[in-house]
Amino acid sequence: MGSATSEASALPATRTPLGDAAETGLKIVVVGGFGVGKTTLVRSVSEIRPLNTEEVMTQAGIGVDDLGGVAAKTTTTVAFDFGRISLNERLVLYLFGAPGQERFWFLWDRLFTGTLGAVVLVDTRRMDDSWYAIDRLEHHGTPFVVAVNRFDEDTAAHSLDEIRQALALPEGVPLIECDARVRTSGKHVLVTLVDHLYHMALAQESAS
Ligand SMILES: Nc1nc2c(ncn2[C@@H]2O[C@H](COP(=O)(O)OP(=O)(O)O)[C@@H](O)[C@H]2O)c(=O)[nH]1
Ligand SMILES: [Mg+2]
Repeated sequence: MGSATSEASALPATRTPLGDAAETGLKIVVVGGFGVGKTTLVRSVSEIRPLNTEEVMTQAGIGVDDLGGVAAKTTTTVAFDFGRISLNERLVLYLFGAPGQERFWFLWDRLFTGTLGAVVLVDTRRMDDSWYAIDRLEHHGTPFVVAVNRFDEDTAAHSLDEIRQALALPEGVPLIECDARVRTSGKHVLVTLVDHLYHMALAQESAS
């Protein structure tokens, strides 16, 4: 047996090679407030071992990162999460989880370059953080969907209608629920975004 073969078969199952038919790579950004589940989402849907840079919060973050409701979280993402998911044989999404804290906004403008669409993750206990993300996306003209990551500890159980109102989301922006820890749920969020992009493109085409 050649060494190349045995090396290939020794690849960990998490490193799914990119299919030959993959043609279209779409860049998708996952944004949202601190601790809302961006890293969790990218990790649960990604076929490659996701890259991410978690660092124990530095002194700089103390008093700046609002720990309200997420006291158990001791790390914060200072750079990006990166993952990849193939929705079908042709369509590959490259996922970038972007830090939501205001002091990282200087990264966003660069990050949004070439971005086809975005997912805004929302934690209803800390809605303020979502405002910033939505604001930036609207400013950039980047299409997005909003996904409410339901936390077990959140007993308020606001309805999607209430959340839509609180975020002043236009009717055309899809709003769904998800559990960032569950792969099928995260994948559903991404499929919703791709559908949204597709319908927007169709509408644009028929308008021109
Ligand atoms: N109960 C619950 N916990 C979650 C969910 N999503 C993420 N978490 C936890 O919330 C914490 C923050 O998530 P993380 O992905 O690091 O947030 P990020 O700052 O947006 O990247 C982690 O401890 C996750 O395990 C969820 O849907 N339900
Ligand atoms: Mg993170």
